Formats: sequence, C-alpha cells, structure tokens
Amino acid sequence: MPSLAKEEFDHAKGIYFNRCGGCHGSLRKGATGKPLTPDKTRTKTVEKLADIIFNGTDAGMPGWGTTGTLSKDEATLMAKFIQNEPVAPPEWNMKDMVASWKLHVPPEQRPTKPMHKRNIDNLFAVILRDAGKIGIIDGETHKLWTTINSGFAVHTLRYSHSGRYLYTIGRDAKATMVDLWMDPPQTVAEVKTGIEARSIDSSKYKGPKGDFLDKLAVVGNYWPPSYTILDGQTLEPKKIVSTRGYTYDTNEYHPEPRVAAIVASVFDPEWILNVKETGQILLVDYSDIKNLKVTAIEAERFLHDGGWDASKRYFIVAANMRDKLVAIDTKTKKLVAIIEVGSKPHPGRGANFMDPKFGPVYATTHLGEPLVALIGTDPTGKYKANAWKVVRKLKPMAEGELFLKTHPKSSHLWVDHTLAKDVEAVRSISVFDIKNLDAPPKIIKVGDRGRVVHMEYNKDGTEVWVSVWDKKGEIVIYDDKTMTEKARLTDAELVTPTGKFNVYNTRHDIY
Ligand code: DHE
Repeated sequence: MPSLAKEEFDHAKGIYFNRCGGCHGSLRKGATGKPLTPDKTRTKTVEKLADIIFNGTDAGMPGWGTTGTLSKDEATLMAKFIQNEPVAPPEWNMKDMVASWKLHVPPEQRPTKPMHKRNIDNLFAVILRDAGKIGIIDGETHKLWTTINSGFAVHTLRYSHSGRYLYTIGRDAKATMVDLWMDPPQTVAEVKTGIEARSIDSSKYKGPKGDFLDKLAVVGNYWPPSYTILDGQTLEPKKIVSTRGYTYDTNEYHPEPRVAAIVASVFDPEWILNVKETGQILLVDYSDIKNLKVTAIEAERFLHDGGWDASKRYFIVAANMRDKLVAIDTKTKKLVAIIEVGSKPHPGRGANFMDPKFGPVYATTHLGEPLVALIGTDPTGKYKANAWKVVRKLKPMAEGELFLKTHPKSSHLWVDHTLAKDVEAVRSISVFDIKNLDAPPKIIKVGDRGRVVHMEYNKDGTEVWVSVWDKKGEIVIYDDKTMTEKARLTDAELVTPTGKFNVYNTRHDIY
C-alpha cells in the first residue's frame, strides 16, 4: 500500500470530495462510478490507475487530466490515495445542524408584498458553481439582477410552491433560502444539513386550506446518508431520517445509501426521495412528521435523477448503472415498470411531449451512448399499448449527454452532450423537431470555450437558455421557434454557470 504524507493525504482527500466522491461514494463502494475499495484498486498498478484518472474511460468517466482539472502528479497522487483504506467522513447530528442554522431575517421582518415590480415568475436563478453563488437574471430584460452567496458548488435548487422562496443546496450540504420579494433578493436563512448533499425540495401540496404551502423543505444528503426535514419559512431543522439499511434485492447492509433526486407531489403531502445504493424510492408523507409515514418502494439500485410525467401522477427515475428507467405510480404508491433503455441514462428531470405516432412520452438522455430514448407514459388512455416501453430512439450528435428540455408550447427538444469525448460536441447542442422525429437533429455550435450544459425555457416557452460552463461563463438565449441566437449574456460575475431554473417552470415542474 503506497504511503502518503499528511499534506498529500489531505490534498487527495479534498480532490476526492470535489471530483470523485459523487460517483464512487465517500466509502468508495461504487454507484455511478465503479467501486474503488482497496481489494479492487490494489489489483492494478499506480501507473495504470493514474492513466485511467488522467485520460478517463470509454465507460463514461471523464479524463480529469485531459479536461485540465488534474495534473499528472495529482492523477498519480489520487491513484495512491485510492489504494489506501477509505476513511469515513464524520457524522452530523441535530446539534451540529442547529449550530449551523442562521436565521438572517425572521419571517415577521420580511416584506408583506413584493418590493419590486419585476415579473417573479420569469426570473431565472443560475448556479454559478465555482463562485459559490447564485445569479438572479431577469427573464424580461435578460440582465443579471444580483448575485447571492450560497453553498459551495451549489448543485441544484427549487422554489417554494408560491414561488416566493428559492431554496438552494450546495455540495457541502449548505441549504440557503432566498426571498424573491426583496429588492434585491436576499438570503433569509441557511443551515448545513450534513457534510455532502445534492438535492432539495419544498412542500408543494396545497392541502384543503393551503396548510402545507411553503411550510416545509427537505434536503437529500449524500453524507451522512439521510434526509433532513426543515421548516419551510426558516430552515430550522426539524427531523433527520437515516437511509442506512439493506439493499432492496440481496438484503445486504449498505453503510452509505445516498439520497439522490427529490420531487414533491402536488396531489398528496408527499416527497418522492430516491435512495441510490439500496434501490428504494421513498414516498415520505410530511403531513405529520412526528409520526412519519414512509412507503418504501422496491425499485432498482443506483437511482439517480428523474422527474414527473406530464400528468404528474407517475415519477420516472434513472437507475443509471443498471441502464434502466424506473416508473412508479404515486396514486397507487406502487412500482409500475422497470424499463431497459441505453447505456447510463441521465435524464436530469427529463422531457415530456406528444410523439406524433406514439402519444405522450417521457424522454431521457444517456451518458454512455448517443441516445435519447422515448418511453410511452399513457397507461390508461388511447396509447396504453405503448406505456412503459421504449417507443423510439433518437440519435443526438454525441454521447455524454447530461440534460434535455422541451416545453408544452414548443415543438423542439434540446439536448446537450456536455461530457462527450469530441470537443465540438461538447460545445454544441442537438435540437430535434418533435413534429418530425425521423429527421436528424439540427446541430447548433454554442461557443468556442468551456462546456455547454443544461437548457431551460422562459415562462412563455419561447426562449431556450443554455449555459457555457467556463470560468468566463455565458448564458446564450435562443429563440425556440427559429433556433437562432437572441442574446448572449456575458458578465464578470457569470463564473461557471451550470443549471438555470425559471421560477414558473420549476415550481410547476414544466419540462
Ligand atoms: Fe448533478 C441534478 C448528483 C455531477 C449539475 N445531480 C442532480 C441530481 C443529483 C445529482 C442526485 C438530482 C437532483 C434533484 O433533481 O433533486 N451530479 C450528481 C452526482 O452525484 C454527480 C454525478 C457527481 C458529483 O460529484 O456531483 C453529479 N451534476 C454533476 C456535474 O458534474 C454537473 C454538470 C455540474 C456540477 O454541479 O458539478 C451537475 N446536477 C447538475 C444540475 C442538476 C443536477 C444542473 C439539476 C438539473 C435539473 O434540471 O434539475
């Protein structure tokens, strides 16, 4: 076993947290990436491992050297690090959460009406990943309104059902809450729910008297493996629920079942949480958190990202290392199908539209091959014969697709290839014509630097916003109908923009 000096070990630990842990797990047991426990890594030489780390693999692992993130020496350091025993990060209990909780502006000191005339529903919050900030861009003027400090490398964000509050979650598990009624919007509360996290959502069920609206929030933690229920007005931590337990299939104990995607139902007081390593989908009823009711659906291992079908009755999630999509019915609270798609499906939240031949479909992109798979989502209607089957396969420009997007008012489907091997593909978008899905996509070259990632529509569904993920980042806005560039936002503050979330579309799960 290669020995490492303390500084080398600490440096490697930092790199592992930032670059590797998300896919391989803190305990290196594997998920989206292969297991990296010493019994596996010590069968290879340091040189071989360093080569994989530097150059990547055909199976979808990025080349951390070829993409300019790690030097040759760092790749060698990481090769040695993963031949050592993994060290579990510390636990994070309620005492730690409460100590980290800051209520900057209590609810009674907040405005009682919006303090500005902007159209809140057409604001976009943009993740400025490496700056540890969120940018708020006005969708009407296309101008960056303000930036707000957030958690380190914010991963995703959601809005409260009313649209007033923005909730963000950083890779470091810091959740923040921003009041969009303020001028400019400000962080009103923050809390650290763990050491590492990726998902957050709000309570979206209205209830008979609107009792649940903006009432609660939930964070899905990677470490400690758990979810935390928070007060939706203050982020005060209310309850921690561990997800450690047994895999759904072999009933083996797993010490690190991480919470991946979360969505919130509008029909029930319920969050849908995906537990990656044990392969369970949890329907968490938040109507009485003292007596928490959880339905644990046996699904498939390595659940990662997903979204609603157009009716918002079915939830569809990728089990990416199993090359499958899983569909559940949130009405009957049961699994409805496990569907073989392509290599490493990665839908983001997916895309819903009417296929001219096959009816309502949900589409997913894939990391491992140039493929957009369309599955039928109408099990009770005219198209029920197509339900939960792959009805069509589309071929985008390249593999390494992360996200796709459409809008009910659009007849286009936009697909990125952020992690493609070919740099031209990384910087381009494939756009399919939904009315003529047999035709090849139109390829749009977005820019000459960075990686092109993640699309979002404006409220009306007439514009598509695309990020150029680079230190000198850009947001490029296309006219959806003509697929021509309408505006290119550049600003010294636009550092590494990744996900963008339009208030209206995100609160209504329009994708
Ligand atoms: Fe993500 C969504 C986890 C890498 C940008 N990412 C998600 C979700 C999860 C997740 C669980 C679903 C959240 C939800 O819907 O509730 N992502 C992970 C990882 O574990 C992984 C593979 C490795 C890691 O260490 O983080 C990973 N993700 C990335 C990136 O490299 C991206 C491109 C840039 C970054 O931030 O590191 C990235 N992930 C995003 C974005 C979303 C997302 C923009 C939200 C998409 C949406 O439209 O909802």
